[in-house]
Amino acid sequence: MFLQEREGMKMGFGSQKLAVFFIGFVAIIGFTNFSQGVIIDSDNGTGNASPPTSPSTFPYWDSIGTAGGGSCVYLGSGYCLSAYHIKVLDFDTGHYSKTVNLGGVDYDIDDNTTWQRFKLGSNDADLMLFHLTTIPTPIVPVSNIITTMQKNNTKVWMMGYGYNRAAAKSYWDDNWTLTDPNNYTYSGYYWGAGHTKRWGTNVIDLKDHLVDDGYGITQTYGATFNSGVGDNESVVAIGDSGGPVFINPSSTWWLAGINITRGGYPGQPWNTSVYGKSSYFADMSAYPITAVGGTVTLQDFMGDVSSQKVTIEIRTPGLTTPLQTHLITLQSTGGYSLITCLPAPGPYDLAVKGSHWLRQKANVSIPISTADFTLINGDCNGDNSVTSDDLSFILSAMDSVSDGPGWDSTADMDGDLEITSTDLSIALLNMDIAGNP
Ligand SMILES: [Ca+2]
Ligand SMILES: [Ca+2]
Ligand SMILES: [Ca+2]
Repeated sequence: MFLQEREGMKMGFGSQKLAVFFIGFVAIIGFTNFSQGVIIDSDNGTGNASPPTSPSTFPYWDSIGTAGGGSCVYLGSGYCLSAYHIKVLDFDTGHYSKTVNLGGVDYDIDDNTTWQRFKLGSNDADLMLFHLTTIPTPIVPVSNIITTMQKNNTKVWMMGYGYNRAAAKSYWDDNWTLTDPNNYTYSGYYWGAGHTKRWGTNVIDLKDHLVDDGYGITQTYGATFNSGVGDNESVVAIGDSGGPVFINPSSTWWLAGINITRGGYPGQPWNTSVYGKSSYFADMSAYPITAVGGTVTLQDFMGDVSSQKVTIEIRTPGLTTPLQTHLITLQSTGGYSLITCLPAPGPYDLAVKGSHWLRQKANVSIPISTADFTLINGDCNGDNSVTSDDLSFILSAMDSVSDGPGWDSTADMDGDLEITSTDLSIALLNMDIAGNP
């Protein structure tokens, strides 16, 4: 089956159902790799493959990447935003690599950091945040994200790596047989082959609209693909899932949504875009994102702090089971930043553990501006307490040097790349101290 098709519930507007199609990539045997994207109604459909320049220059073109079978957008601190079904469709089947491509460079996805699925009330959304193992330094993070619901008739720029459009328009009868342009029921376009980045425009004509696409119930905006309206009227196609939708009030680009699905008529061929049906994109005003940051001071350490990763758990206050786990590489100053989809404002515990440092916990209210930590050294074996086991560990590596025989970096308390009595005295000084649970 090339395209999985599900019935979606049109919720919040009575019980009317609409057919929705997934817009993740599917493998199409025999298709060659054109370089095209979002289906646009203008000209021969091949335009808009470079960033918009009006009403202001779009600065985030390289921030839109491919993720598995779809698209994603980079938000900063190593975090990307996409549709949840990109993960489900791709990673559970193992058909796609665990990388994203941003600005022509592949970046590995970090499986040690929680894949964050957004939630609204009791509804899991078809929307997720995930983390990369390295910061894609040249990529400009998308920093402006809407926090208020947009009005109908707001102009949007839809972007993603969806399929190309066939050059010519098609006309179908009631049974989806191609027919006379002067006597038809449906009209629109077949898709061409391949996928790359493209943008198109539309206007919101539906808001505050819950869509169930089979991978979550998501608050969305809808934008209908209309004939003859000009501009760069567009609709999403397979591959656009996870791609961003922007608005541009007052010459500033704001992320308003993430493409998740599209509507379809009963019997509509999967590889078509037909006038009168809509694109649906998650309403980011319903799904707040919070950046949390601060400094982690690694006590008694003179080594390269930027070589150190810390595990930061976000927990329900008083509990030790993490709601989310983030594996963060510290900046050389000890700075850290993470992005969470957890609802704010709300009380949480942050618990930070370094490789051979004890865990420290702080009660915080998200959103917060900073949360700083100072971690006690001496826990070589990672059991979150400094005991004689840690001393033995250091003694067994004593006098070794970096990458030499017997070397173990977790015995190098001070990070000077050799195991000496200094390392032993650091552990001795903190003997019998336990970290926060
Ligand atoms: Ca429209
Ligand atoms: Ca220990
Ligand atoms: Ca040392």
